[in-house]
Amino acid sequence: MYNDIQTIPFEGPKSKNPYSFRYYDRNRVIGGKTMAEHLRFALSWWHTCCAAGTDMFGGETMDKTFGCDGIERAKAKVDFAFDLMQKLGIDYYCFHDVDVAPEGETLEESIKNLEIVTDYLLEKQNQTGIKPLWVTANMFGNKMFMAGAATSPSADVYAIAAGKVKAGIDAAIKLGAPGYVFWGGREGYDTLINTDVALELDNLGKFLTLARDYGRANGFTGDFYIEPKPKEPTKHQYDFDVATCANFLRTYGLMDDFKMNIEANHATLAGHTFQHELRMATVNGIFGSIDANQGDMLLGWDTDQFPTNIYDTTLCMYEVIKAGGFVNGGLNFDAKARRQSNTFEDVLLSYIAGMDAFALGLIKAYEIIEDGRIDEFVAKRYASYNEGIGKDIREGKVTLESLAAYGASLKDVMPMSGRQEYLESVLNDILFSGV
Ligand code: XLS
Ligand code: CA
Ligand code: CA
Repeated sequence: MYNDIQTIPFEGPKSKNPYSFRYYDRNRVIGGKTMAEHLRFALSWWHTCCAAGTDMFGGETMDKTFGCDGIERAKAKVDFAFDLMQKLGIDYYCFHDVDVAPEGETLEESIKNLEIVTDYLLEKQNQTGIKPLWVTANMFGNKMFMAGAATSPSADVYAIAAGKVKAGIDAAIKLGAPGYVFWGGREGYDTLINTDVALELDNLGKFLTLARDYGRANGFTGDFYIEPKPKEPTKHQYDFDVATCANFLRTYGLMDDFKMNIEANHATLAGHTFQHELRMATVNGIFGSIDANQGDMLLGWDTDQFPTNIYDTTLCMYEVIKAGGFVNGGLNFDAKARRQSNTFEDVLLSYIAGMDAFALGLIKAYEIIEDGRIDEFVAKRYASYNEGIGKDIREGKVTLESLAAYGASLKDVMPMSGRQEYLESVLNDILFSGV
């Protein structure tokens, strides 16, 4: 069945064909750009080509060995991924070094394997026009990284991590990736009784600076990203959330080169909404890319589910549009089909569900903007800053004394109603008013 499906067509909202898009019409123009240009969907190599359904209590429910081993298997995965992306019309992919190439006994061997597979990836890219959205190095899986990579107490581990990042940046340059991600899976600590936090943070700042300098000196012109996550696997991660990362980047002078790769499920683990993290990135000037997924609010861990919640995808795309749209970033489906959705058809159906949820979110986000009621309300709510004392505050023309003098005789002062319920009903009107 899976192999019989050549391409997923757009059939419109009334279609009952599961192997069709109901909302994602890649050439439909909205706000001057096609849907494909707005959304820049990417496939995640680790979930799609590697994850086979294991959990803490049980083994694989899918076979992703492709009937072979080593480099041969790595190449079989390339064939599988490119075929899948072509079926779906996905233009980008994201990978860790160890997802695409087998790890060797030494760093040198691992890098050789990576070179062989990236040669093959490049061939496929040239045939199809598909390319990476971003590249990263896995610095959490190997047991040597048990205490972190750039924050490891071992300087030798730090050096090997640097070697992996160098090879990852080389791969990004070779494959034309416009992004390079740092997700600090084990950059944090479990207990302070054994940890020198000041040294670890400083080492991490230096590590990112070295990576930036190497990339810029060797022709990497894209964005470096930090992907915030508050916990899991480490109890306290240094990249807790966007605000924490912004502070870190400012401290180490990295704001011009690094942006955020924001994952929905990481936002909720940090006790934030996805929209909050996106807004915080934009207001700090570091909005970059998105790992599109969703968590389960009844579970306290990172479930990496395909995004299907239209409320969230709509508010996400609203934030993306307000941020000016993606430049180098895009929507990477850092998501996997559930353990019980264990066929290759499920992989296709999961991507279709995620892509359609974001396509509908994009349509609805534009409707919110065109409708104007929400933006107009917010503008009105802050109108007191457009004239008089408010304008003076914005323009820095006041002192604490002048404000005190102005405020001294004011009577019956109250801000206007926040109208939350009304605004939520406006959102509902727009979400459920057809397309
Ligand atoms: C894990 C992270 C990871 C990053 C890339 O929770 O989401 O997959 O996206 O290392
Ligand atoms: Ca992620
Ligand atoms: Ca995740």
